[in-house]
Amino acid sequence: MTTCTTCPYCGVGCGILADADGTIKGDPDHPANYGRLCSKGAALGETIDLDGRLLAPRVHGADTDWDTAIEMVADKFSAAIRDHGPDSVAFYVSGQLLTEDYYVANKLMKGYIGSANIDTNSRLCMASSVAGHKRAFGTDTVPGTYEDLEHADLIVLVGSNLAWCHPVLHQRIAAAKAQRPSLRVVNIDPRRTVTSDLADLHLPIDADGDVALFNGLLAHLALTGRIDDAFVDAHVDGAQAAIAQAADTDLRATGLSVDLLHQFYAMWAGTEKVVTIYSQGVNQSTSGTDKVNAILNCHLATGRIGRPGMGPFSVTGQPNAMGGREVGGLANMLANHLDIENPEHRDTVQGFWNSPTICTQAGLKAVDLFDACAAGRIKALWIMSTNPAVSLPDAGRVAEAIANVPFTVVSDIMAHTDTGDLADVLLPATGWGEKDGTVTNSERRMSRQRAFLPAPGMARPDWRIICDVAAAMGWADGFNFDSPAAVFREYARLSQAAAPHGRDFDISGLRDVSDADYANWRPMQWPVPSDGEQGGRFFADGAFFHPNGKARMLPLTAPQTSAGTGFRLNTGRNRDQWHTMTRTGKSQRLGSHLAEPYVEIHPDDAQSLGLDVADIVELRKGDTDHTLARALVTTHVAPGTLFAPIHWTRQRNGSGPINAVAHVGVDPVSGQPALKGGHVTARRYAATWYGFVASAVPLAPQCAYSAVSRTEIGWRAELAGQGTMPSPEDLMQHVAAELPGAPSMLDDVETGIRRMAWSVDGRITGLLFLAPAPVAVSRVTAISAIGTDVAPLDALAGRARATADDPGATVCACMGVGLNHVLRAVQEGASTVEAIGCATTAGTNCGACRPELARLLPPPVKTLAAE
Ligand SMILES: Nc1nc2c(c(=O)[nH]1)N[C@H]1C(S)=C(S)[C@@H](COP(=O)(O)OP(=O)(O)OC[C@H]3O[C@@H](n4cnc5c(=O)[nH]c(N)nc54)[C@H](O)[C@@H]3O)O[C@H]1N2
Ligand SMILES: Nc1nc2c(c(=O)[nH]1)N[C@H]1C(S)=C(S)[C@@H](COP(=O)(O)OP(=O)(O)OC[C@H]3O[C@@H](n4cnc5c(=O)[nH]c(N)nc54)[C@H](O)[C@@H]3O)O[C@H]1N2
Ligand code: SF4
Ligand SMILES: [Mo]
Repeated sequence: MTTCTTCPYCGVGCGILADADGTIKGDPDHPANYGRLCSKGAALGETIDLDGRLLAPRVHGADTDWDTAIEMVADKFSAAIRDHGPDSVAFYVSGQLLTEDYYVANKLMKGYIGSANIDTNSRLCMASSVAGHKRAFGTDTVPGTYEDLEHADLIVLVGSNLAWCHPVLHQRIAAAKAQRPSLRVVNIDPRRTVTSDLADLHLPIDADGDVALFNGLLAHLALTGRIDDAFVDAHVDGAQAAIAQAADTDLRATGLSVDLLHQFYAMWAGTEKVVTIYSQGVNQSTSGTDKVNAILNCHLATGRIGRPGMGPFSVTGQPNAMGGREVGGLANMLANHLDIENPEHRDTVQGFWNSPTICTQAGLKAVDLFDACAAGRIKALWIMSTNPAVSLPDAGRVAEAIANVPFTVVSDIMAHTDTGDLADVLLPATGWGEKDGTVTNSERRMSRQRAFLPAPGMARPDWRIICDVAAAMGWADGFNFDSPAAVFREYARLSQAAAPHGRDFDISGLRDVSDADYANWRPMQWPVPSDGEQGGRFFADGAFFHPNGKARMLPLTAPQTSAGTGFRLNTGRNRDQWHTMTRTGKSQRLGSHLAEPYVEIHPDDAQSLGLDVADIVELRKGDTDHTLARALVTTHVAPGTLFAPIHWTRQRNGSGPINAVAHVGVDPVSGQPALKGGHVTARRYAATWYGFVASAVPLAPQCAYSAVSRTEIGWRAELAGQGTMPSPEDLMQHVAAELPGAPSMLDDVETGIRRMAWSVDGRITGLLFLAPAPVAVSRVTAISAIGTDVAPLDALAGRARATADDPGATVCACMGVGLNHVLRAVQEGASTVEAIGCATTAGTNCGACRPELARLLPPPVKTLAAE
């Protein structure tokens, strides 16, 4: 049987058709993706096994039953509230919860416990966009729809690596551009990314030069007579002051040449249908909210908002980042886009809930919340569906802060995460494919996630766990829901009760949604009012949500260029991994693209640090915080800056997560940490030995440097350390692998490489290579020997056997095509990405690797203005 559901990864919110055997297809009828999927979505079937799952509640490491666990959580929270007040407890939740989970968590904390100490990882993600929207529009409204991408004549991508992070939107733009070459794309990013390859113009802006850039654009629009006076007079406050302030901006802060600035400004000014998409290069900054408003200013000044093919577009990161904002998951919001500070709004919500209390002021935002944990002010903490010991800045301190809370609960699907390992109580949640509920994507479209697998072990859905705890705390009446549909109905009714406040968010038309309608739900965009039109765009009519019905432009000052010694550390995402890898890390296909933590570094800097190709870099902050990553020497980053991916955790890299060295400030308006702007020192890590292991059993290395990932048949790990080269036996202990049988050994006196092979019943179960220099053996050959009957000494030769065909590093994860096969196709005459696809099938599924394929074509397909 095929189930119609929604992808659990990014905010594009693609529709999926899933079978219980793990077959995954794109839903051709879903308006987000019309059948497309990216590599992560396509590999979902490889992530639904039960390996490593948390299958029973655990108290201090021992399995227990639900009643015991729930009672303990309720008692500890109740005791803390009784002894220390409601603000002594906190929830830290996630944009990966479903709307129904999120709604009850928020209701419990704000309406029953009576504190607003519930914040979410959206604070690290969308908070600056939320704050910018509220300052400009009066509400947190995303005006546009995905169709605008197809209608636009100019798409500007600011601080967004869309090709890797919202791949299906990237594909939609690429398809629109192929059909209509006049559609132009501009990419604004200090780093050159695969997204830049689609762009007609890449602006390698200086870090945090964005306010200056868009202030300059606003001034240019005013100078060249592009302001839409009629729209501004009728619907916008503050234009004059904003324009005057913009004219004062020193454009040198952008770091861009006058010529590039001029090209961009002329393009923007001269194109009416312009969509500006922005993401974490905007939000995660100490000037994040100002960056958002600098962009919104330009759209408001020209009236280019809410009409087909135009508008600002904040793309959401997580599958339900938008839903979390709707239910009031942030510490400074109430449900349904209502405001905590507004007594009438509070009365409406408390009256509707008929709840004993309601919080009266904003609670602690994420960074402050964990500071409060460190300071001993939080006595009980419940973390759901997020991994803050990895994902928050200053991750070492955050782990200590969590450990410092007298009672910590973690709800997760996995038995071991960096955060879960610090918990007193672990609660097993059902995961994607096992749970039911709704999510809202970047264009406000609400879709259903549906179960197509049974709940494993004792796992329960998050909404159910929260309601059980609420009931055990004495509030059964407010939480006696029997299904996610029942939760959703209440939520939609709250929306009706809130309607008199005239906010944008209105789903009152769904207040009586029946169980059957909920089960048969088709994706729909809000608003869904009781009467009137459903979905569509906001603001074309100039109706905004400040009390006078107008929007606001803000006068903005470009920030001082950030001070700090050493390198500026930029961080972000890889194409084939999701955050802390608890799910994507299970997939063989996904594990082979960029299988190590790396740090992009400019060749000049590499040279001055004395770095060789394949050397390891030590990044350091202060005396104690450090991490190691493989050097990736590239001109894609500017001198003086580094870029590192966020995905490696303490479970997979012995030296710990990148956020150990990310000590960053927060945006003063939104409280969002500036995760793109840390400062670190870097030096060559003088490894004295290197290792590589391929194995049929899981590996959990504890060496100074290690990088573990999945392979088709097992696991692989890169290793390095200092001091004398460990004995193979010691090393196998380090990597916590127990390989049966006596190993065969091969020592190469000349190179100093030591090789060992384990086999059982004639089949290779493990291969180990140790050397005083980076190990030069074909990883692919070694990995593919595992589980085969290749003779141990052949396997140890580490060379492709004459008959074997080494595909090289994976380029196309969907079709499993390696670099060597692509290069051979090119050698044999393939001169376009399509031709590579015909010859090898690479790039023919999701298309996310197409920019990388294009780079392999000689001569370079395109030279961009910026280079
Ligand atoms: N493959 C994959 N996709 C994902 C995720 C994932 O983990 N993996 N996570 C999802 C989530 S939750 C999110 S929030 C999104 C994030 O999606 P994106 O925001 O697109 O991704 P990032 O890689 O975090 O950062 C985007 C770019 O910002 C640039 N940048 C850094 N500083 C500046 C600056 O000062 N100005 C400008 N203009 N740009 C700057 C960086 O160089 C980087 O290329 O991705 C979502 N999609
Ligand atoms: N340096 C740096 N740091 C960053 C960022 C950056 O760009 N740079 N980006 C930030 C951003 S935008 C984000 S969104 C965060 C993301 O960071 P996190 O939210 O910490 O990362 P995830 O790995 O997505 O964590 C989700 C957790 O929930 C578990 N889980 C999965 N499904 C379920 C479920 O149904 N129920 C429950 N209870 N648990 C479940 C997973 O196993 C996993 O442990 O990282 C932030 N940190
Ligand atoms: S673009 Fe990829 S990760 Fe994002 S929702 Fe679609 S399939 Fe999932
Ligand atoms: Mo995010």
